[in-house]
Amino acid sequence: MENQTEPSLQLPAQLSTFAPDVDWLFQFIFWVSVVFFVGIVGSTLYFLVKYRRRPGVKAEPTGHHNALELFWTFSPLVILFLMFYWGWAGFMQMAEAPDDAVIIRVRARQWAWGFEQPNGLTEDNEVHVPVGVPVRLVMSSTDVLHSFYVPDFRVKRDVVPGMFTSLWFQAVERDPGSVPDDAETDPNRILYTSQVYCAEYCGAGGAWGPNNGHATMYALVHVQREQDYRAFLSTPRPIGCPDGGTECTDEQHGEFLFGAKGCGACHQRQAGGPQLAGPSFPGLYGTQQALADGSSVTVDDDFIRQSILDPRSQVAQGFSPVMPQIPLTQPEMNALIAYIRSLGNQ
Ligand code: HEC
Ligand SMILES: [Cu+2]
Repeated sequence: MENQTEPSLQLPAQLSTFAPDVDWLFQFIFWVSVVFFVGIVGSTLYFLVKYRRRPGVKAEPTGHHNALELFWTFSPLVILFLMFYWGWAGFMQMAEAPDDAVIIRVRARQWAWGFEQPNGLTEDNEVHVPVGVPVRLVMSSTDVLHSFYVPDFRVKRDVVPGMFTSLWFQAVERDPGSVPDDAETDPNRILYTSQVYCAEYCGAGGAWGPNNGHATMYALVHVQREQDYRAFLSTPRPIGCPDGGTECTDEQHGEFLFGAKGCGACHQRQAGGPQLAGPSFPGLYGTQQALADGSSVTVDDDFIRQSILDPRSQVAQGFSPVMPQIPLTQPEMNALIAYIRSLGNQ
């Protein structure tokens, strides 16, 4: 079936090879439901009027019609079997990725998505994928249930703590031919970007805002030509800076990471701002932190490093041990420590 690459009134654009089949089944179930709804409600209303109580008309017992009863028992059964069969066939197709799929690791946590490309390159809340090539996501959660959902691709799967789940898709081109086949390779060229949602149905997170609950755990899928994607993988990523540039101090890189890694959902960085789920950082550095086990420890570089590497090892008094383990590279760790240290002087 052809992909409808623009959204319709009812459904998002069909941007994966699965989408037309999924939508076909959706439309089939939708229209069967419409026909039965109109048929059942319509005939109910008709009989309601036709056999209403009237003076002088006595109700007669209805008879029995075997053929009719067999018909309305078995014809819906056939339709149900069709729905089951098509649903099952689609499910099986989506369950097993082709052997040559590009494998990307996905780590979900409160409240962000971490991605790791086959060559170890990591991305936060965005992921680059090649077009026209099967991509398999191997997903795990550091804390609670999450659910990875890309409407444009018609794929959704729960991400469950303590186990791996997996899904795959093959993105299609949105405007075929918009980039000529012989166009020069460009690691930054993106054909289009689709939205990732966390479809976990849960209100946890409290305040509304980016990366502040499942509902705002957004990420982006950047779809690239395969050769551009390969080039992207082997191009060193510039370091992130708060102003969008690529050159800044460790502290500023740390400030960028604080947002990108989703630390801000639980840690206040504004002096005098409201208390969040974890300790507030302004003025924290250098003070004594009381721990849940009754001991206390000076907040220095080592304590911060330890708190991030293994959040459960030294739990601050008065707080729940909900901080997820967030994988960081050495330079990222150092930048975050420098940033938290700099907030200590506020
Ligand atoms: C889901 C909420 C959450 C997220 C996200 C989170 N933290 Fe935490 N963090 C906590 C809580 C709660 C504590 C206090 C309990 C404990 O020590 O484990 C804490 C403790 C800490 C501490 C120790 C502070 C002290 O005074 O004991 C540091 C340092 C820290 N977090 C850094 C970070 C950094 C850096 C990030 C982002 C990479 C981050 N956290 C993301 C919830 C979170
Ligand atoms: Cu979630």
